[in-house]
Amino acid sequence: MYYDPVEAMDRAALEELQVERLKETIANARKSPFYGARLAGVNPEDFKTPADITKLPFTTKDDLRSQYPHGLLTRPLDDFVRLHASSGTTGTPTAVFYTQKDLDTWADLMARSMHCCGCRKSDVCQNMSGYGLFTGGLGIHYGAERLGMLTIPAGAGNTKRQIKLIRDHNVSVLHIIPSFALYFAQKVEEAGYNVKEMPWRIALIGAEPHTEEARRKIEEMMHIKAYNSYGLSEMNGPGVAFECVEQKGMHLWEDAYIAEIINPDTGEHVAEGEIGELVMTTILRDGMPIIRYRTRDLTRFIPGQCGCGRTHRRIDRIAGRADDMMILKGVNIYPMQIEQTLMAMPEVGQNYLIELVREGVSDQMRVKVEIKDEFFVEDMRALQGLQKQIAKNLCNEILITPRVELCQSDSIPKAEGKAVRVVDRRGEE
Ligand code: ADP
Ligand code: K
Ligand code: ZN
Repeated sequence: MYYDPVEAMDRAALEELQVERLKETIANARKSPFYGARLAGVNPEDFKTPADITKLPFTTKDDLRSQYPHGLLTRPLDDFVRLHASSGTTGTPTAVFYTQKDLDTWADLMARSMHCCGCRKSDVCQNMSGYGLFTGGLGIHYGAERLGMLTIPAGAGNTKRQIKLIRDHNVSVLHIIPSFALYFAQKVEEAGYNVKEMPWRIALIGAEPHTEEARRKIEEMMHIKAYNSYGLSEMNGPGVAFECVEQKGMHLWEDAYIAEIINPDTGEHVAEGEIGELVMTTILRDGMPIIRYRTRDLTRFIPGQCGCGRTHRRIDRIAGRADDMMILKGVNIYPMQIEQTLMAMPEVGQNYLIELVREGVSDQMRVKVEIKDEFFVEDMRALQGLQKQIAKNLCNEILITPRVELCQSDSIPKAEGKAVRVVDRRGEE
C-alpha cells in the first residue's frame, strides 16, 4: 500500500528517528566551514525531542549566498557528483551539491512522492519541466525511473511534440508547471484533440504557487487528477512534500526533514494550524546538510490525520512567499488572493498579470485577465458588466478596487518556466 513502510510509522518512533538523525546531522554539518563556526558551542547530546531544534540558529538565503560556492560542504569536492542551482527568482542564485548517496535518497523520496498520489511502475511519465539547473528536471526524472515508470524527458515547450509523445507512448503521468498546464490544455484542444481521449490520468503540478481554484480548473480543462508537489533546491528539490490521493494537503516527509512553522517577525513557532514561514532542516543529507533554513514560503500544518493512514504531517498549499507581499494603500495583498478570485470565475481563461503602477501620487493596481473566447463577445455592455464584476469580486477579497483589463486568450506573454504574476512598474515613467 505504501512505497516505504516509514510513511505510516508510528509518530513516537518517527520522532525518535528524527532526533537520532538530527544529532547525526549536527555532527556532520560541523565538518563544513560554515557550520563548523556557527555550531561551535552546540552539544548534540542536548537534543532529546524534535522541538529541541529551536536551540539551533537559523540559516538564511543570505548565509547560502555568502558561503557560495563551497562553504556548506562537509566533504572534499571530489566526493560530489551533481550540482543544481536555484532558478534565482529572487536575487543571486545559490548552488546545491549532491553526493551519490544524496542523489539516491532524493530519488527514493521522489519515487515515494509519486507513488503516494497513485503513480505505479506500469505508468508512463512525461516530464514537461525544463531540465538543466532547475531541480524539476532531473529530480523528477530520477524519481520516476526509481519508481519504475517508463520516463520521457520531454523538457519544456514545443507543445506539438509534447502532444505527439503523449499520444504515441500512452503517457499516463505528466509533470507540468501549473501555469503551463492551463495553456497546454487549450493547445491540445486547438490541435483538434479531445482532452477526454488523451491517455493521461495524473498531473504532478508544483514548482510555483497556485490556488485550489487553479487546480480545479486544470483538472476540469485537462480531464485529469492534479496533485500538488512542493520542494526547493536547498532541500534537494521536488519530493519534500507531496499530495496523496486524498488531495487534502501535502505530506511532508519527516524522516528526511524536520519542518517548523514560525512567525517570520519573531522567529517563534506559531500555534498549531496557524499560517507562518516554513523552516526546514535536512536530516538525511550527506554532503550539504542545511539546518533551520528559512524558506520564506508561507503555509501551515494541517491539523488532524489524513485518511490515507500516512503519519507524516501535511502542509497546506503555499499561500505565497513572504517576499511576494504587495502593500497598496496600506493593505497587504498576496498574488494568490487575486488568482483565487479570478480562477473561481467561469469566464476567466488561463492567464493573468498584476501590474503595479503609479498614477499621480498614488499607487494603483492593474489586473490583466484573459477571458475565454466564448465570453469575449462583441457586446460592449456585456464586456463592461464582466469587467465590473471582476473588479467587484477582487475588491471583496483584497479590499481595494483594481483597474481590470480584459484580454483575449493567449495574449498575455507566458514565462518559459515559473510564471511571473506581478510586474512592478512604479519606478517607470
Ligand atoms: P527559486 O527560489 O529560484 O524559485 P527553486 O527552484 O528552488 O528556486 O524554487 C523553490 C521555490 O518554488 C519554493 O521555495 C517555493 O516558493 C516555490 N514552490 C515550489 N513548489 C511549490 C508548490 N507546490 N506550491 C507553491 N510554491 C512552490
Ligand atoms: K515500467
Ligand atoms: Zn494522505
